[in-house]
Amino acid sequence: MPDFSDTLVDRLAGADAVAVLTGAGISAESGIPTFRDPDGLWEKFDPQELANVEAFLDNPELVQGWYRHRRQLVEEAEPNAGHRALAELEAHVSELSVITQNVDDLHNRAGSGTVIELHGNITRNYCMDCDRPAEPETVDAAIQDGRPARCPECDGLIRPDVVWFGEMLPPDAVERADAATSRADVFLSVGTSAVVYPAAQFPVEARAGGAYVAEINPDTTGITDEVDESIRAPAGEALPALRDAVSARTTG
Ligand code: BJW
Ligand code: ZN
Repeated sequence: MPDFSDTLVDRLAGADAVAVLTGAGISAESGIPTFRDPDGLWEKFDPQELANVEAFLDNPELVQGWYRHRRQLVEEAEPNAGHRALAELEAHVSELSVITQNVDDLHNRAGSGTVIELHGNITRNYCMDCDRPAEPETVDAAIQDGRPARCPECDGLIRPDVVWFGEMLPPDAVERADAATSRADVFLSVGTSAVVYPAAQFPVEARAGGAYVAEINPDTTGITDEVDESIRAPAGEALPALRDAVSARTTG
């Protein structure tokens, strides 16, 4: 049984608004590798080599192929008990916003009502030159033929709809995440190393605004010293237990 405080359960049960920042760790139990853990995605590929626009322009086929591989992994994956528990927690609090760094679509597929995607969504692609959306099949066919995927309309390179280092986050997502953070009475940071900005600033800002902040992560993170409570357990165990505890408090 994961260890969390009565204070956290009380604060969640009484909250007007809850915000949850999620990272790759919440999808680890769906079989999707994290970025920075041993065996994470970047153990095999250098992040600076693949997740920035210069690298993409240097070797579009390599980067398109890596994202295609990851898109297929994500499409075959299923939301896990952690994603589902977060979606179910909505029934027990007035407002719950999921602010995710993940590009894997699993919160949407688990049924969460408000999902703010800070770093895009790997299931979508678009043309770098004309911005038109591109079908995944266009990418698949090109990679199979051993050539970079290009836009059928203007011949521009097709890229995944994700946010690379040095790129701006979608302004509407940042605005919504800011608003959800300022409203939150309780803020959970789940399955993120909390080292990538601006995402890592949201829990810290929430606490500065008076929210009770808890992290759920088997390991320490970049914000461990700045949270009220650390739950050292996998998300797939801690979130269902937390949902059950809040449900018991609110229904009976
Ligand atoms: C479990 C678990 C289980 C395992 N249960 N937990 C301020 C200060 C310093 C630098 C900057 C700054 N502001 C901006 C920057 C630069 C940069 C940045 O943050 N750099 C830092 C690395 C220092 N940020 C940016 O460039 C951002 N853009 C920006 O700020 O624009 C304005 C600007 C423009 C130009 C100049 C300056 C500013 C963009 C960031 C984009 C990040 N993109 C990526 C790739 C997305 C596409 C893709 O998927 O390929 O997003 S990087 C990668 O890291 C990915 C993730 O979303 C992100 C966060 O990683 P996450 O989710 O935390 O994963 P991990 O692997 O790190 O951690 C997993 C955790 O799970 C671990 O803690 C485990 O313990 C845990 N875990 N099993 C629970 N079962
Ligand atoms: Zn185009």
